[in-house]
Amino acid sequence: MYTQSMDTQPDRSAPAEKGPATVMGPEEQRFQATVDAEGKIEPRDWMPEAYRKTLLRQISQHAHSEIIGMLPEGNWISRAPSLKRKAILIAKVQDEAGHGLYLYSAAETLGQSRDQMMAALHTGRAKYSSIFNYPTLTWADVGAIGWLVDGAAIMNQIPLCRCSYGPYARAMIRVCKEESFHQRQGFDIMLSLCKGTASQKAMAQDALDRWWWPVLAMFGPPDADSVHSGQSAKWKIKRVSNDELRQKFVDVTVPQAELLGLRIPDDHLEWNAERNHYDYGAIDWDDFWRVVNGDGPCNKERLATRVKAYENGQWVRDAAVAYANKQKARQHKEAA
Ligand code: BYC
Repeated sequence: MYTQSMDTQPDRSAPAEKGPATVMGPEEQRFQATVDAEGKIEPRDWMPEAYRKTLLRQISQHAHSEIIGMLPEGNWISRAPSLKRKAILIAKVQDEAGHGLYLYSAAETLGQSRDQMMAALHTGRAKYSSIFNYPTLTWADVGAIGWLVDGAAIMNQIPLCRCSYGPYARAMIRVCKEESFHQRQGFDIMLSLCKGTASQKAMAQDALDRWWWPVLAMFGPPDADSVHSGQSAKWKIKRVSNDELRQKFVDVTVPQAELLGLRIPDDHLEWNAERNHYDYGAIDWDDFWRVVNGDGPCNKERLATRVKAYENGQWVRDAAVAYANKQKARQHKEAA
């Protein structure tokens, strides 16, 4: 079982940036020197506009993923099989909301308001992780999400704790601690099912069969097709490439599936002693892009649920603003 202490090599970064070299001005040279020396860039520091935009894109997508990510598991709160499982699941889903809030706050330091980000999500302009557009058909899916999706999230997010942008890096430290607990609770559900009756074990296998390939795709396109990796590696936003993270995930997860007594649904999965890694079969990238571009099994449902929740919560935001205005007016009156 891995935790946040997982080893990540700082210099095994994504492919080098393609395209012509540009001449840096003195401000950019200072900025790049700070990044190269493993310093942190803070909101008031000078930064290239493209760095700000890249971070805003990634952090807001990440925040949206956390908030949308509450929905597939949230569906199971009322149907959890015991009081203990229900309490744990409620806490986990609340954690995801918290992650979204840390991340929206980090993104706001780059100059975009929460309302602008919400509008981008609700009108379908903003992306969120492909993985949350698949349905949760049985209780085992809640286990599979914790074990595999949160497991993949930790793999991707540990290197982000050392991202060059201070607010994002600091937010990720707390997020990773919580994700580690999420991964363990998912594995624990899978373990209980696998130690249970034949039909419970079959339910766990069915969930693994359905989640395995979407989880591998969740790490993003192959390095050769990853448009942002080169520049993000140079800026030390991205420390480990999509393919390297995917490989680490496969290597760590195969023994866990063996411990559960489950079969990973890949006929090409095989230990390669020469590479010291597992080889695995081809990912269906057409399916991935279909889902990313809005045509997955649950895209429309997820977005509609989010928009409805936002609209239903309008009175809470209105009440909070009215209360803040009332407090401000009272303070003015007292000061006068
Ligand atoms: N889904 O050049 P690339 C969670 C897009 S939350 C959708 O490799 P980059 C959890 C990518 O955005 C998990 N789109 O991009 C929550 C780009 O499109 P744009 C979320 C994807 O940014 C609740 C294009 O493909 N984690 O774990 O260098 C419960 C080209 O890709 C996906 C994060 O957000 C995808 N899977 O690398 C449980 C982590 N993959 O923007 C769990 C932070 C790629 O040009 N984000 N695309 O239109 C990252 O680390 C990076 O943004 C990515 C992509 C590795 C995801």
